[in-house]
Amino acid sequence: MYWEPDKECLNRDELEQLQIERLQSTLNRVYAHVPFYRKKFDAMGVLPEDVGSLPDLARLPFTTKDDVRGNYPYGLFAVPLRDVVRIHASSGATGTAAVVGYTRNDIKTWSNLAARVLTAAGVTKDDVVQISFGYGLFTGGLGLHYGAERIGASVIPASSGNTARQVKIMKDFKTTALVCTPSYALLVVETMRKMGIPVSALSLRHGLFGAEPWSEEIRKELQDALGITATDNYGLSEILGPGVSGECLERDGLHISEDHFLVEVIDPDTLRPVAPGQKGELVITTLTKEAFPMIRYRTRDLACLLEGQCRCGRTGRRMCRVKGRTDEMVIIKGVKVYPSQVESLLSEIGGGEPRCQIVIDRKGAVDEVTVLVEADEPTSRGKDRRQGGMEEALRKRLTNELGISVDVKLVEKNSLPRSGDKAGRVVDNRRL
Ligand code: DLL
Repeated sequence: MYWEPDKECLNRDELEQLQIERLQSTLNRVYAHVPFYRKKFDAMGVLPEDVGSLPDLARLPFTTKDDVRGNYPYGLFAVPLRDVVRIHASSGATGTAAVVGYTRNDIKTWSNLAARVLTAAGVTKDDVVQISFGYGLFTGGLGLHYGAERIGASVIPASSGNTARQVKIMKDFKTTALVCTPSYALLVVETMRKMGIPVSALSLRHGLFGAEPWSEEIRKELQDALGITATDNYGLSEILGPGVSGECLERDGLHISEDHFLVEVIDPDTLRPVAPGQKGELVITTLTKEAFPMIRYRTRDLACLLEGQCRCGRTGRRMCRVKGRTDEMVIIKGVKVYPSQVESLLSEIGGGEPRCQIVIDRKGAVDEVTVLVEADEPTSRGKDRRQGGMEEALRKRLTNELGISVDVKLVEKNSLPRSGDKAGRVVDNRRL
């Protein structure tokens, strides 16, 4: 089943022709309307008209999350604010959000691309779709909501949280498709068990999971426990939100909507393209975005492009599951957290440059986070009320700012890895 068969099954020659036309028009627009891009292109001595073919893309500068943060909030918008009808944001490495905007046309495009992902995963207008992604600045809830409505499905905007209520809704409203993070789906399974609700009491058929890494093992667990076909879908706020790519029912890679996005895979150290099929960092250029076009955005996500055609008939290239990050961002309970963000909060609270380590465990289906912070003075746990008070104050502030509950433990000075040893800032004990 396709949502836009003429586009999803376009032959490669026609697709590449469309891509170059759309790329040129995007480049002209950003050069004319976004000073940041104009300066960068000028510094590299490249003009939009110099890009005459797709390989010329390599002549253009990359854009990074720091560039987005550095232009906070609206510096990268290519249209005046009066043409923007929606604003979303995602967390930034040191607390400044990446703010993204959409014109009315962008929302239409986004809805269609989300509808493609939902349709590829088996959702039709006969489905009852429960969206259990957060609605708000996060793009997951509203993005997939609009896609599901576009298809004509009956959409339940359940949002996230209150899992027992979600399970009751799922049972009573006869939900047939669950849309959320894979870790939230695991929590749904655990909650059903606690409530004594068997899978036979549900009407679920499809599960669409994304916004964080997961595995084939988790897929199997969710498919068995919920009686569904589980598919993966991928996206990021800076590019669109959900709808960049998604698996079809073959579940053999995520189809990229290449008529809207140009995807490169680079070696994050040399910044050169990797050999075909090799793993590297995804770099994405938007081809149709009006309010927030992106040129060669370094996603920091590691994945590879799959060779060959999918049995489903779609011609868009497929990417493998996201296999990691080139930075230290971790996704905890669906929230993206950067160690640098935690560090700057800690130094705001306590002064200095406290060394910390984020330890993540999964108990049942729930992520548990402990932030270890080096104390200024020798620790004497259980005795010192002042230190207990400090832990509590840090815990409250971090929980509040990050939006997820965390525990804080003071540890001996110099017991954590040196700050130069960045790899030691996160210890992730979950099996993702
Ligand atoms: O997570 C958009 C989204 C919402 C995608 C709902 C799918 C479903 P951000 O909050 O900006 O946007 O986070 C983007 O999340 O760079 C990846 O590191 C990670 N991510 C997203 N989808 C997947 C996935 C949304 N399927 C960041 N597998 C991305 C692994 C994913 N990681």
